Amino acid sequence: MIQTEQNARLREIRDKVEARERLSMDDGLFLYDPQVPLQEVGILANYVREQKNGNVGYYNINTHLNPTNVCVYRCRFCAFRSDLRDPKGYAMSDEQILARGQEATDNGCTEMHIVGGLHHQRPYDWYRNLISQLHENYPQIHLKAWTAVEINWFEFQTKNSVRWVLEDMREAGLGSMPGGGAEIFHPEIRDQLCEHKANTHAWLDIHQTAHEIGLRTNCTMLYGHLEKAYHRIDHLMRLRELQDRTGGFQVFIPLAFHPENTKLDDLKKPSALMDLRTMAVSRLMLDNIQHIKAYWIMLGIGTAQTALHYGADDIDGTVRHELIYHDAGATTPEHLTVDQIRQLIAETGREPIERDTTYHRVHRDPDNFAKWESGESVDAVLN
Ligand code: V47
Repeated sequence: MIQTEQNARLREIRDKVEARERLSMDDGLFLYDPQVPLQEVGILANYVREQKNGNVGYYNINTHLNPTNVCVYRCRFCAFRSDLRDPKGYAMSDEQILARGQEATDNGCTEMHIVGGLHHQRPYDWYRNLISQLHENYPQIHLKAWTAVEINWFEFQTKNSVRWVLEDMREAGLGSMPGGGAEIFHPEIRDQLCEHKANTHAWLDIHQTAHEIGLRTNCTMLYGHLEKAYHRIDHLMRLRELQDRTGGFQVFIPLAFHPENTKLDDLKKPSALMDLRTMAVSRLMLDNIQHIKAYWIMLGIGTAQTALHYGADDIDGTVRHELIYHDAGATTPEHLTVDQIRQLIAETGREPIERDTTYHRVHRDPDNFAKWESGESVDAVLN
């Protein structure tokens, strides 16, 4: 594309962004063109980010729980899964699970992020009891649990509807759902990555049903493997379309593929430039999703910090016991202290603010860090 043509097109997109007009598939593809300077895309995304979320960088204090890695599926991008008889295979006991709840409470965590494999020898009640035990013993901790892929498996196990499963899990203590399992919706790619697991229709339908019954959910996109820009924009537009109907997504998290120990280990991990462009294009395309998360575990700390100026307003949490990315070769630390996460946000010129899972401000007792309560919605201020 010649320079004048490129400048005219960028101006056109800038005008649309400033007028809060929605970007099209063609706009998205243009912004993904490597010839379009990344910093120009970043400036536009940063404008939207500051309009929506001011100068704040959100984080939370959280922990992960992956109760089993035994999984009936063999997704080509996954380094975490295991066969039952593989020495690596595990399923946690009730005592181990409850010990994690205690540890989370002692550390002042507001959230447990719970996802795992689909273990063919564990009935639905094992998954349900895990939620109810944690909730009964540690009621203040928000349980952000089960991707749509797990909910789809529970539907299969119980022969009940999606709505039944979600309501039953909510009764047990489920607070919201994480955004995993979305991968890439376009069947040209999804069928090559994970042909057997919940398809695009099922993933979207489960999130729609969750929103209809009042559960908030997150959404993701796994990029940097077999897909092209077209598949990424298609994915973002499908999320945007569902959000128009329900408004139930709180945050979008672009997830960079880590190839180590996967069936796609001949691929190279996406570059920081690709990470930042994806962050920025996501912010620009997803005009109806309030927050964009730069998941530091997956991006690395430097890129996550830079992403706070390329569309992201959230950096995820202090995290403990993360396995999915570390099994796939992530070299980031396994945990950040509260001081470290606040410092890395502050270094970018953003104001670090602690939020809970559903984006309310967290107020802590100054004399006892582990004592806290949720306050006002962080979104009420700017919108
Ligand atoms: O669904 C699996 C991805 C997801 C690999 O909702 C991989 O707040 C890269 O969804 N390389 C799980 N990605 C993680 C996830 C998530 C993370 C942080 C916050 C939230 C949230 C959700 O991780 C999977 C898959 O898309 N994944 N293996 C891999 N080798």
